[in-house]
Amino acid sequence: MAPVLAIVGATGAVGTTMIDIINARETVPWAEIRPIASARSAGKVLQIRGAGVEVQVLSPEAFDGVDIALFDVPDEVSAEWAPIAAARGAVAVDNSGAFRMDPDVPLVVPEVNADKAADRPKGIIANPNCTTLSMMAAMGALHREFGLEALVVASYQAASGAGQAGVDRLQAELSAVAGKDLGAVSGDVAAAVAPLGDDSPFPAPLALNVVPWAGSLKDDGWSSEELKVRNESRKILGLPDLKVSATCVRVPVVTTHSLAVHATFAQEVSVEAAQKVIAAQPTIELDDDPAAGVWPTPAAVVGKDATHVGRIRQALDFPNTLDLFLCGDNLRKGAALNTYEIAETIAGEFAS
Ligand code: 2RA
Repeated sequence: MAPVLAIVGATGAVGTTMIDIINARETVPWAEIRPIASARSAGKVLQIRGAGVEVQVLSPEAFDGVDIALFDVPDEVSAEWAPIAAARGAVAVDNSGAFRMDPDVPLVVPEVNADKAADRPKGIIANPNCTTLSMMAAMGALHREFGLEALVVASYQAASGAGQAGVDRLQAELSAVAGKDLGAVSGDVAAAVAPLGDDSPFPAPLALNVVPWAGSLKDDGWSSEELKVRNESRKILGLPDLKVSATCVRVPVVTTHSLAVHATFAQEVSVEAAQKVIAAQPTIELDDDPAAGVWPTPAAVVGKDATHVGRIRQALDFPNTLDLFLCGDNLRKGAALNTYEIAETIAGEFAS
């Protein structure tokens, strides 16, 4: 019997992307795909692989017969319900931040550490934060070849990382400045967007701006997002002492996170050697020909499954260091796609 897959949060932004990904797959290994959501969305009918499937309300019984349950819900919902799904016999694959740093929960990027998915004492597997995820396939591949020692990262994060509210706010702010004299309005964007009110998910205007902040305030001025990049990279790569420093920045892009990465290795690495490693990865596209104007941009990568990597340079004053730029769709590989790929990785365990 093929396994049964549940999608908790099936009607949200990431859940919807998940169903798009499932519908685009040539084949799927599931006997049943069961969408689950809060009472507000229960009863809706979703088109899944050519059939209308009714959304079930989130309840303990909804997990009966489920082998793998994907969670695309806020942290507090996962914290409560992933253990319930696991107690009823499902493996919970959780896309929230609730379990990522739990030592009894593997944090999995299939291209990097698929083997860790089998060791799950709590019956829960965590999916990394989208910012970390955007660079993990590339960093994992380069680490396997050259031995990674340090990462200095600046992120350029899209509004959709802050959910639909983030996209809606950016849309409203862009509408508020559209058609105005940009020279004048750029002098006081805050005044131009003030009529929208102050319930923005961003701590400053995002239109015509960049905001050096994502997440919540942690000790010594770090943001939660920056600490996630450090802690999750260490856990995924299996390098507990990896030196990592990140600055996370929100930019007026709808979808696709970008990162400028300064990666230091145990040995000198030529640009050609790094390009060869990157080009050989099935889930990475190498867009690296600056003379021809070829480099990744978020606008070109949105909707794509692959991470796109370019601008690979040997740092002039740091002999063992490469500088590079990469873009990954934060709703696909950064969230729904990686979660689904974890489910595909373990699906074989349940086939009988
Ligand atoms: C953000 N990485 O972009 C977060 C979402 N998980 O805000």
